[in-house]
Amino acid sequence: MLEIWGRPYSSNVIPVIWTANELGLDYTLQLAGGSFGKLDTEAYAKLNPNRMIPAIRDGDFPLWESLSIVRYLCDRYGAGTLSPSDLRTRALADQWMEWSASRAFSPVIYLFFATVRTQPDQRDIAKIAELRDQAHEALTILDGHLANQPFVCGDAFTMGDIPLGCIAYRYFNVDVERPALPNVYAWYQRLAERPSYQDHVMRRFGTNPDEWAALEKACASEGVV
Ligand SMILES: N[C@@H](CCC(=O)N[C@@H](CS)C(=O)NCC(=O)O)C(=O)O
Repeated sequence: MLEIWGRPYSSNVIPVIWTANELGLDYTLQLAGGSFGKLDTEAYAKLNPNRMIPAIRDGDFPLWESLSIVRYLCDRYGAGTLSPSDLRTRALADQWMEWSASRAFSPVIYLFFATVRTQPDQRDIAKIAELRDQAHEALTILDGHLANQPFVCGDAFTMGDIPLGCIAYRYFNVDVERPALPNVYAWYQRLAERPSYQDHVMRRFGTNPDEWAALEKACASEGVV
């Protein structure tokens, strides 16, 4: 059976868990990273020498780097659906996945760290505003792209929507004022209709580091991953 190593609230692990669920795969989540530890063991270093999460083992095949894992799972188990069979459509999915990592991920995740993952009395309001503006500037590019199509690669949901969909949930749910991004918001609402997105991405993450840590622990101990 497929093993996914990581923790359920990690921004790099969530895309992998969401993908596995979209594909209807049987998997076990091996809790690792953060308070779950295990990354400093020799056994884990054999799976991922970077000692980071996520990593997977699919039978005897180990793989790390979240977006490579998403691509592999979609190519192997979702060819023609999540991994488009048309070469150009697949290239576009790939392009937006790369773009999510190179352009959109950092401002949104740093915004998340500057708010939810920082104690309220230690938050830097100017830095939060700067990160919000950087995130908005990046997502404006996606907003233009989504003006005339429901999903990143056209009419159908594909792997191209997955990393950005994870970023969108965090962006729209941190407690900051945001300028409008109507097309990104409408696309996010479409993703929110998907049961796997509701179950594995749209998790309540709290408003401060203590709530966040308690929610991740509770999620893991309830085995709802
Ligand atoms: N580029 C890597 C980044 C992996 C990464 O930064 N993982 C973080 C979690 S989001 C990690 O392992 N942190 C240590 C920990 O969670 O204990 C990927 O996409 O897989």
